[in-house]
Amino acid sequence: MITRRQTLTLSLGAAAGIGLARFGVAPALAQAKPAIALPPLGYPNEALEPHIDATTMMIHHDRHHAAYVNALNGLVEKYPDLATKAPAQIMADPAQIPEAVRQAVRNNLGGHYNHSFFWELMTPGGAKAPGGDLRLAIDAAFGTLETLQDKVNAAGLSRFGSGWAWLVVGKDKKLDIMSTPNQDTPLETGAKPVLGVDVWEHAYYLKYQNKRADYLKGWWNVVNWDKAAENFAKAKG
Ligand code: MN3
Repeated sequence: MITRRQTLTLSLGAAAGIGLARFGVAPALAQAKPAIALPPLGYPNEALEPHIDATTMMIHHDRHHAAYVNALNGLVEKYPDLATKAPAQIMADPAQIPEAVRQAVRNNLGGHYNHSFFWELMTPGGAKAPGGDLRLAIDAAFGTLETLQDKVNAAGLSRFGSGWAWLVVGKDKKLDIMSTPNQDTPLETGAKPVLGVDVWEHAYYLKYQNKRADYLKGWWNVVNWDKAAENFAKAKG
């Protein structure tokens, strides 16, 4: 996707290149490489059907996530840390973001971080349940996997408007369930995400309309438990 600004840069670069070529200098075309790139989905749009439909995945990734990334690239000039610091590092301490761009960065970098996390947390044909250390920790904290799922679903259902439901390793290093509004991340509370589910209407409305509970129920079928186990190992530190 090429933004208007990049198109302008490209045409200026091309014009400069032509000018230089006339003098026998190799044209140095401007590389329109944005500072922040939209990560590709690791699977086709239709891979998560019937639980999440291909059109929803296409719009969600190619348009919603792309819009966050485009907005971020428009903010880099005003806040160059965007190009050099990891999103998680910035989102862990939003107070350090210059006030003039803070809300825009929270929205768009939060959106970029959350969605990048979310795409990897889903997979076609994954394990039906977690194993290893993560399973032991879930059983210890919640009793059963079903209890954990009920609690995450309840957190997602009770989120008024748009946001996310999460399983996290809290600052106290214990598993916990939380919900964040809009594109806020758990990071600013000192928590590290293990699992997260998008409960914005754009994540489910085409297939499930107003039935967020049915979407959440279906979502568990596409969870990538191997990735969740990896997130858990990292979060425990
Ligand atoms: Mn979303």
